Amino acid sequence: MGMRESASWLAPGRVNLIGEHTDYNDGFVLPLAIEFGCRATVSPGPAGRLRFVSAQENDAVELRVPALQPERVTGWAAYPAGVLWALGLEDLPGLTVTVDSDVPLGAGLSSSAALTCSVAGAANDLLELGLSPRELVTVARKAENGFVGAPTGGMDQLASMLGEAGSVLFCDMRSLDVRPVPFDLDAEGLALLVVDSKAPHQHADGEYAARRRSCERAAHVLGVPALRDVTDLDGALAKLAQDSEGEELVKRARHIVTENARVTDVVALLDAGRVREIGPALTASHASMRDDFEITVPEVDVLVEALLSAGAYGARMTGGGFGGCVIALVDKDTVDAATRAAVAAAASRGFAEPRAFVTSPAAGAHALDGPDAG
Ligand code: GAF
Repeated sequence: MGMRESASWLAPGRVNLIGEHTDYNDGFVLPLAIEFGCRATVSPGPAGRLRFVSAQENDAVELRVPALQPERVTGWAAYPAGVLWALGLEDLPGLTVTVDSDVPLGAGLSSSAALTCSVAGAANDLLELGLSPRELVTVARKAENGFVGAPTGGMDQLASMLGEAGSVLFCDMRSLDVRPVPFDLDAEGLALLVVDSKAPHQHADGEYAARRRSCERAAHVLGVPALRDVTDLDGALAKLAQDSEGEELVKRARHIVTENARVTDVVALLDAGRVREIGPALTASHASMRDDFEITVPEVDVLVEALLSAGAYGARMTGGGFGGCVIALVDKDTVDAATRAAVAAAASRGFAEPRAFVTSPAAGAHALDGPDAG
């Protein structure tokens, strides 16, 4: 194994345009990398020791290489530690990992994928492992699933690693095929407004795992490998209704099957250059998350209503749910009015003051220490 003096990578967070909770159902997603990201530097450290330092945390975390075991490390350092574990090296040298992220935490913008992907890229370069970007996606996902213990799908790592400036990434989460779909809102006089509800995430981990279990059970009852494979929705829902958990399974499955269809509808509209027309699908996605998948909270529902009332073409919560951000497709010249409407609506309900920003597809993860480092 070769070793350089240090290696640095930048990996972005993501916004998901549409396709929520479909990733672990072998379905479709349409995320974009955003301009907020995590910078990671990995360098050689004292033999047998791993040291994790974050610009956002007061204390460094240190451990010995043999202690690099799933669930032995907790808190933020579990993510970078998980990446080193997921590399599966028998002779891991002592390393220091330093990270600095501006991805808002707990906002559903994948600060964790930005962290794992940046560390994976930097470690791959430092140790000269020669892993491809797709292999780094697998490493980052394994860190989260196998080390941190978060049963997430693979969308966030794909978006962070393979995102492209100017495009959303149409991902088939079964084959892991990805296709960039041009998404130049500026040219259309449009903007993608992101509004962080600042709602505290409550029970998000347990609820995420519960949704995943329901989907698996629904697929089992239907005798299909995954809900992606449902072709006759009405027939499937009638069958699920007979189950002892019928009411819940019907709702969960209906969200997944209709959400997959919405993703492919949105891709077809974008391919045809009919960008404004994706609005209703975004709003329908929100209604489905609210009523069928039951992952929204009043703080985000209020924002969606306010943004639609302010003239947005469509609006929806983005990410895993139970708080986090709402996105809205708006005319560029209405961004300020839409933001004011969202802030006023939150205030009228006594909710935290939301924070809004406009985003557009940014580049995916990349090295910072090459000749073109920026
Ligand atoms: C979280 C998960 F990490 C993703 O895998 C995905 O399931 C998403 O929630 C919901 O679409 O971000």
